[in-house]
Amino acid sequence: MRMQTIQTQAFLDQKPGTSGLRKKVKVFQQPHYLENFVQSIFDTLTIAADATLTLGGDGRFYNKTAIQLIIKMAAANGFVKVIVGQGGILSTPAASHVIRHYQTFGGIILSASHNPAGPTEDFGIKYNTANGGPAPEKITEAIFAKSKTITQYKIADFDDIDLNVIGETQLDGFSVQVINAVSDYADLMAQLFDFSTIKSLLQSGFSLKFDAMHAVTGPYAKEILVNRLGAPAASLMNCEVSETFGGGHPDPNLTYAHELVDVLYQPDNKTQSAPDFGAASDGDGDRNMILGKAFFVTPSDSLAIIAANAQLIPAYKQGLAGVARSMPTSGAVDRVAEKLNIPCYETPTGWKFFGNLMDAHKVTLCGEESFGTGSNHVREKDGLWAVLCWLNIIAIKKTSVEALVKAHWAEYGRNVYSRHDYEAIPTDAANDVMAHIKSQFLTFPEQVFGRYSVNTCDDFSYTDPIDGSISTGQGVRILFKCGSRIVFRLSGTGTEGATLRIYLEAYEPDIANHHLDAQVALAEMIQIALDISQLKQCTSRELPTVIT
Ligand code: VG1
Ligand code: CO
Repeated sequence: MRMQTIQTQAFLDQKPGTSGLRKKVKVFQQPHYLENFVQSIFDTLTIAADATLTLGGDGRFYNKTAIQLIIKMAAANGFVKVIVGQGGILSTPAASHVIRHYQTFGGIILSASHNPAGPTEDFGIKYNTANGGPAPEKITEAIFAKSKTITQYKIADFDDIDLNVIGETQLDGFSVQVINAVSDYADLMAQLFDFSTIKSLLQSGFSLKFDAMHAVTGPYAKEILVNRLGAPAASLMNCEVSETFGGGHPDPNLTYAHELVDVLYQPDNKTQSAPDFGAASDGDGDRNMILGKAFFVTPSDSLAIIAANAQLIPAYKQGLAGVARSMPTSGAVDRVAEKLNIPCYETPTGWKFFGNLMDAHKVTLCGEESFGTGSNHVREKDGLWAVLCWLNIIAIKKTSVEALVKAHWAEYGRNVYSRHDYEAIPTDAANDVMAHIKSQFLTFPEQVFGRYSVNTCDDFSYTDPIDGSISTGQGVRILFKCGSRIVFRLSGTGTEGATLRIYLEAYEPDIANHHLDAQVALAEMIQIALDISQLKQCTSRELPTVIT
């Protein structure tokens, strides 16, 4: 096999964000851009002599080109084998499972997740370690440092590998194994959940609709929901994968998954004809949205409800070691943890912060307000896993989504929650907003805004309880005396300008108010957030881009 060393010049913008490096496809298409980043990953690692790399992506535009290139670079950088999903495709949770199941050295996942795909849209790449989870900050920072000084990269010279056929190709002491990752992942799900009880539920007239948003989970949903659990094929929508994700925005929320939302929210007189259960997943299959008949489950509540009912699921029948949530995620799961008498950890945003806690057996379940829930079965959040959690719980409790949520609120109180996103605003304006809020830190405590009086405020920082690493600047919090809070944070996954997120949470113990729409219940707090941030003045934006 002929190896080449190619001279290159560093790009200075290859800083990984919340979940890897995400840029416009056109940025990745610049000569040497992807090669530089991949070489920086490899140069950061101490690659073992017999190392195997897991490789796959969400199937978006540029996936195929990138996969072939990374295979050739892996060969030149000392890997003895690459395991690839068929067609070069792996959902993010499936990739995490492949790394763990085949005990590979690590993995490269190609995805820009919930961002749109296509020649003028987004692409992304991230490295996951041997535990199956996203590389921790100390590794992503080292990769970034390498990328700023890189002068050459190594690549082997051979023809592109046919990734459509399952099997192994040998090349001079290096091999590429194409696997059926869908069946591996489905087998894992069958071990965790009570498939026969879920099957009975689906045969008893309970109807569901799953929307893959033209993205990676289509084949996984077909195999699990239809082939193994017996749901009718018509239960699936948008399950044909396309390189542009059907031109859509594969983010499972009330705004972007409107096709599914329309099915679940029938006009008043037809509500009963809507499916009993609706779910959607994102571009790379790690997010989920759960709906009932004309009913939306807030992701933070979903995490709390799964935690409260986990013992109904075979994999968790022995109970949970602990739970974890990202800081902006509501405290609903904290209340469950308290009742179960198990620890609850609060981490910065991004799945990479859960890995150490799971590896140390401190937590079994974790989740984020951004439609991400998961457990220690892999080291990524997992969209279809969350869907199966809900189906398993409902199959045993024989109740509706809405009734399950309302019973949970009645027992624990309701953490009313909403997130307002202002997408693609000028970076300077976003920085001004954050600076303006922080400039008031000294005067906020004890200030009274309407019904709310401020207790404390800070910029969230986290010390990892396992390895002691410290992450600062993880979001500005204004904590009120009544337990309500407002959090402001800049997104680390966008590729255009800045995205400012405002997270709003208020605890409502009174069942008489549980029916209120979150926007109504939080109206006063929303106004306070706008007043203290001067967001409208700084950005000239009247309304959020997305409300969840
Ligand atoms: C967002 C979410 C965060 C999530 C991340 C990756 O990050 O808020 O909770 O972990 O996306 O999800 P940010 O920095 O834009 O707020 V995924 O499904 O894009 O891999
Ligand atoms: Co995702």
